[in-house]
Amino acid sequence: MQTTVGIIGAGPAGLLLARLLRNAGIDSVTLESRDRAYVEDRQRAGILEQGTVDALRSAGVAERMDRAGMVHDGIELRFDRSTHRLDFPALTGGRSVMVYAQTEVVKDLISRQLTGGIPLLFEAQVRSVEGADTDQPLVRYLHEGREKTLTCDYVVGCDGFHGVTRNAVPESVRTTYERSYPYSWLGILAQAPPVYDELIYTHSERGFALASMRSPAVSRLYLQVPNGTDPTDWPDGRVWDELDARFAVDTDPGWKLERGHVSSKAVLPMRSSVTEPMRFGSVFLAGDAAHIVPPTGAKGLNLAVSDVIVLARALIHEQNSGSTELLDAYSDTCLRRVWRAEHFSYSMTTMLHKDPAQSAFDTRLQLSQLHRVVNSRHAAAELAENYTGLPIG
Ligand code: RFL
Ligand code: PHB
Repeated sequence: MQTTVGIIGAGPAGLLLARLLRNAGIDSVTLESRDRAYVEDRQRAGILEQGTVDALRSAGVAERMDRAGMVHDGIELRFDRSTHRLDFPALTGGRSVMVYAQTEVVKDLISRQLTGGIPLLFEAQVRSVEGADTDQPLVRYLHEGREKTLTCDYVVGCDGFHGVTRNAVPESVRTTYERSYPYSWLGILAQAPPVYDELIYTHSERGFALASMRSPAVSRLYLQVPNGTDPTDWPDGRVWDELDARFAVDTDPGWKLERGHVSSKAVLPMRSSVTEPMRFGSVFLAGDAAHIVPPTGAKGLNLAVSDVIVLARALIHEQNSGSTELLDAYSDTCLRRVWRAEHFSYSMTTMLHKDPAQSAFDTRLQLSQLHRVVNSRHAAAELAENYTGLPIG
C-alpha cells in the first residue's frame, strides 16, 4: 500500500488528523492495533477545552457533542473542609470547557471516517517504521496474519505512550524528560447522578479526590491511592465511604454522594513525560506518543488535539505552497504548549495530592497556595486560563 500520510494509532490524535487531512484533500491511511470495540470503549478523558470543541466543530464531527456535551463554566476546589468556586468565563474573558467523554469523541470520529471512506484498518499492528531520514518512509505492520508494508511521504506516530513510532527517531537525537509520582488514581464509573453540576477537585488529609461525570445519570469519580494498589482491595462500599470522607465539608455535615452501580474500576498510574524533538526527517510524533501528563489538569486529550491541528496546518501549507516552513517549526511550536501543559498538570497534581513523604510544613504550603488561588483574582485567572486552554499554535 502507498499513501501520502501514514497514521499510526486510531486514538483521538490519529483519527482527528485523518479527518483534517481529508477535509483538505490529503490522502492518509490509519493503522490501529486494537479492534474497533476496544478503541471505542476505553475509559479515559472527559474534559474538552474550548479550542478542542472549536476544532471538532470545524472538522465537521461535533453534531452529537453539541447535543450531548455539557458546557461547564467553572470548577469547585475543596480544601480545609470548605468549598470554593472558580468562574471560568469571568476569569478568562468568556472561556469555558465541555464535558464530553473521549469514548464519544472517538466513536464520532470513527463513524465519520468509515462512512467518509478514509482508510482505517483495525487489528493492524505496526511493528516498525523505517527510513525516517528518507522521503519515502516505510511502515511494517501485521494484518490478517500477514506482514504488510505501507509506503508514505510522511509517517505520523499517534500510537500513544507505548507506541513504536518513537523508536524511528534515533536514540542519538532523542531525549525523554520524565517524572513519576508516588501515587495513582482509582477511577470508577457509576450509574449515579453527579454529585454537583460541575467538577469538584478536593484536597484532603486523606488524599485527593475528584468528582466528574459522563452524563446527568453517570458519575466518574477518582480517589488518590498508593502506587501498586490492587482494585480488588477496594470493594464498592469502601470506595463510596472514602469518597464521602474526602469530599466532606463543615457547612453541610450530613452531605453524602448518591451511590449507584459501579460499572468499571481501575487503577491509573501518574506520569509526566516529554520526548524531544517531536519530528525526525519524515516522521512526526503527536499526542501521547510524544508526551503524557498526570490527569489532574485534564490536558492529555487536549494536547493530542492541538498537536494534530498544528501538524495538519503544516502539511496543508506544504501541499498548497511547497514550503516546509511550518513542518520545520512543528516540534518547537508544539513543545512550547506541551511544556506549559506539563507545568500546569504538575502544579495541579502537587497542589492537590498528598505525597506519602509529605511533612506538615508541605501541607501548609499546599493550603497556602489553595487559599491564594481562591482569594486572588490573578491566581484564579492563571489557573482558569490554563484549565480552559491557551491559544493553539
Ligand atoms: P491514545 O488514545 O493512547 O491512542 C493511541 C492509539 O495507538 C494505538 N497503538 C498502535 N496502533 C498500531 N500499531 C501499534 N504498534 C500501536 N501501538 C499503539 C493504540 O491502540 C491506541 O488506539 O493516544 P492519543 O490519540 O495521543 O490520545 C491521548 C489521550 O488518549 C490521552 O492523553 C487522554 O486520555 C489523557 N487523559 C485526559 N486528557 C484530557 O485532555 N482530559 C481529561 O479529562 C483526561 N482524563 C486521561 C484522563 C487519561 C486517563 N488515563 C487512563 C491515562 C483520565 C484518565 C483516567
Ligand atoms: C474525567 O472526567 O475523566 C476527568 C475530568 C477531569 C480530570 C481528569 C479526568 O482532571
